Amino acid sequence: METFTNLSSEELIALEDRYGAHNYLPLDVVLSRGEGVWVWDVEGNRYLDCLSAYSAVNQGHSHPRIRQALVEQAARLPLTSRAFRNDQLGLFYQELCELTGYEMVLPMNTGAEAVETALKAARKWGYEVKGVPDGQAEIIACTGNFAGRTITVISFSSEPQYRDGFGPYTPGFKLVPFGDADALEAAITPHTVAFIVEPIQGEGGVVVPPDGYLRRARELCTRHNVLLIADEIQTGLGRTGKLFACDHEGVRPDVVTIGKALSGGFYPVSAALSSREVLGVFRPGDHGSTFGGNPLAAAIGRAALQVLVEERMIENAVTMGEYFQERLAEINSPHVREVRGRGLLIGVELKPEAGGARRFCEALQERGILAKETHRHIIRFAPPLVITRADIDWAIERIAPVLLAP
Ligand code: IF1
Repeated sequence: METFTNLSSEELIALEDRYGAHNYLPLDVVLSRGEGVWVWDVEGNRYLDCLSAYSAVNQGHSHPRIRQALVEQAARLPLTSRAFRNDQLGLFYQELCELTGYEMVLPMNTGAEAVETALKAARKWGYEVKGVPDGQAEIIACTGNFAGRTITVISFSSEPQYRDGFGPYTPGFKLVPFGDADALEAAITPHTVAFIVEPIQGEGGVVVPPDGYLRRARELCTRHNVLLIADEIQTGLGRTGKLFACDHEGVRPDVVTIGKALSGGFYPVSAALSSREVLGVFRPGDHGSTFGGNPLAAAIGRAALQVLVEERMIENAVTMGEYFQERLAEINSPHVREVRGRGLLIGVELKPEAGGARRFCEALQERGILAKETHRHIIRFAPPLVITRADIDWAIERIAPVLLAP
C-alpha cells in the first residue's frame, strides 16, 4: 500500500480536526518525511526538529541502521506474545543490562506503562521485602512531575489540567517540592516504599535541581530503605550528555524507567530496570502486556542502543549542548529570563511580559524551526543528538531574529 498522499496540509488538518479528538493543540505543520535532524512538511518545506518527539528521536529521524533492524524483524516475526519466547528478547535484555549495569529488565511499551511497572514493583517489594503492612505502601513524588497519563500516574500529578475530571484518584502518593531534600526527608515514614523523581523535570519546564539534590535523595532513600526510582524516560539515553541524567551526580537509582529513545522513535518500547531483589517480586502472571517484550520491539531496541553508543551520540550531546546553550545565550534577547538545561535538553525561559512562548514557537515555525512551548513561558530546544555545529549555526541564524523581535 502506497502511504504517500497528495493531499495538502490544509486538507489533512481538516481531516484531523474533523475525526480526531482534540486532546492536543499542535502547530499547524503537517510533516511527511524525516531524516536526521530534518523534517519536511507535505508542501516540501524543510524544518529543523528541536523537539525530537519529546526526546524519542535522540538518534535522528529514520536512522538507517534502526530502520534496517525494524524492516528485517518485521519481515521475520513481529509479535509472539510472552506466552511463547522469541529470539530477540534475551539478547535485548543482555545488551540493555550490560550497557546500564542493572541486573534485570521488565519490558513494556509506553513510558507510562514502565512507570506503572516501577510503582507496582515498589509496592510489592514494600510488602514482601521491606515488611510494610499490606495496602499501606506510600510513594513520594515531586510537584511539577510528569510521568504519563494513566489514572494512577496523574493521581500524583500536581498539574490541575492533567487531573481535572479524571477522579477518583489512586491513593498512596505524597508530593514534595522538587529539589527540596529536607522536604523529602520529612515526608518519609516507615510505610514509604519509594521516591520517584525525574533527574531534570522536562515538562515541568526543564528544571535542573540544585547540585547535590539527587545525592541527598540517594542517601535518604538508602538510610530509610526506600527505593529511589528515577524516571529517565525523557532525560535518559544520552539526552543530557550522559547515559542517564543521574550520572551527572554519580547517583545510581534502585529502579530506572526508560522509553522514548529506547526505540529511536520507531516504535513504543519502554522498560523498568532494577535488581533481582526488586524485579524478582514479580511472579508469572503478576504483570505483563500483549506487546511488552515483543521481538520487533526488542530488535529495534537493540539497534537503537547500538547506534547511540557506536556513533558517540552521548558525547555529541555534551559538546553540541554546550555550543547550543552558548549561542542561545549570546542572542541576549530582551524577552529571555534564562537559558538552562543539560546537554541537549535546553529550556529558554521567557519573561512573563513576553506574552508566552507559543507565539515564539509559531514565529520559529515560519522560519523553519520546530520547537514546543512548555508551561506557557518556556521554549524547549531538544534536537536529535546527531545535530552538528553547522546545524546549530543554521538554527541560531533563524532563532535570533525571532527572539530579538518585539
Ligand atoms: C503527552 C509531556 C514530555 C515523560 C516522562 C513518562 C512519560 C513521559 C519524564 C510517559 C512522556 C510525553 C508525553 C506526551 C508529551 C510528552 C511530554 F509534555 F507530556 F510532559 F516529554 F515532557 N515520564 N512525555 O516525559 O511516557 O507514556 O508518553 O510514552 O502525553 O502529551 P509515554
